[in-house]
Amino acid sequence: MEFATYTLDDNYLYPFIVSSFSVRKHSNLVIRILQCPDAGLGLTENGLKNATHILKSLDIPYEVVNIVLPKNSNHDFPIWDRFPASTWIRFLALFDSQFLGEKMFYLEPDVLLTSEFSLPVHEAKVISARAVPGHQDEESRWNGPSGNWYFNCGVMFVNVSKWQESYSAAEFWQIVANHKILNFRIIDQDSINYLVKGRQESLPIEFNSFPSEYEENVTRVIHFAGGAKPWIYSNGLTRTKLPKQSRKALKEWDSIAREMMNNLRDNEHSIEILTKSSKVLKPSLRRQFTLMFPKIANNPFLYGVFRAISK
Ligand SMILES: [Mn+2]
Repeated sequence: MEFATYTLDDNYLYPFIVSSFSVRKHSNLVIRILQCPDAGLGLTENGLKNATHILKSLDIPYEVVNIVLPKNSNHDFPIWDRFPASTWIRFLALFDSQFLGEKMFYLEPDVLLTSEFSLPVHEAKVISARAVPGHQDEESRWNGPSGNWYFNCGVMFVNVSKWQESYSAAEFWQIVANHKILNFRIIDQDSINYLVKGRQESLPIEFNSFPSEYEENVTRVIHFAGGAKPWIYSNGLTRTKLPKQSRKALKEWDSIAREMMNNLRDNEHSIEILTKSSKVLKPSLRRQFTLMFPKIANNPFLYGVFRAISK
């Protein structure tokens, strides 16, 4: 049995369901939600009830796995910006012996599978992930190999046994604890990159493409990393400033989201849950305006015009 493994908090319910639906549509992977109740990370009791209710009503097979926080562990789970603390669960899982022998396929809830999919790395090395541009600073500061190796941790294939032979939890959490001294910008992703330092197998771009890199019939996994979240750019007008490929990628997400909602049509309770949680995720019109036009964000007249034509 192969799994698509997620960690999430209640705010990510809507994109998680859309992502799971796309996984179910294009693969045989079973959805797995990792929780760490010991550390207070993951979905709340109510969030978990909502998530499993909707997965059931969509006929999506799932598992919920609790990660046990190692005894005497004294982790704090630093957060930055709007990133949810629950993302630390994925790293706790890598050192958890219940996953030994597994090829863990980790997905963030902001990814979408767009076509038939099977795991691309059957003989996964310790870890396979996509090296991404824009991190030359870290690559040179941390004395890794030359060239581009800093990877994005939104899509990772990990051979858990090999991982645990290669790295220790103590080493990893020590790096996390030193995040300030090490001057990390993206605390979770920098921590794992600092540990692995370029020794991962490279995952082809089509298995983790950002929206601006989206290519029809080529891209298998779109990752709505950073600000270009389809649920943020929910208003057609706010999308007009995005590059053409990003707009196409966002449309892919819309079409899967619509298909998913159609599958729920006879289930008013699920729709209510999703509508409520998507309200949490949708920024106000003011915020959308600011995102789109930062230079004129404080002009009340132009905001008024924007608000009028956005309706
Ligand atoms: Mn992401």
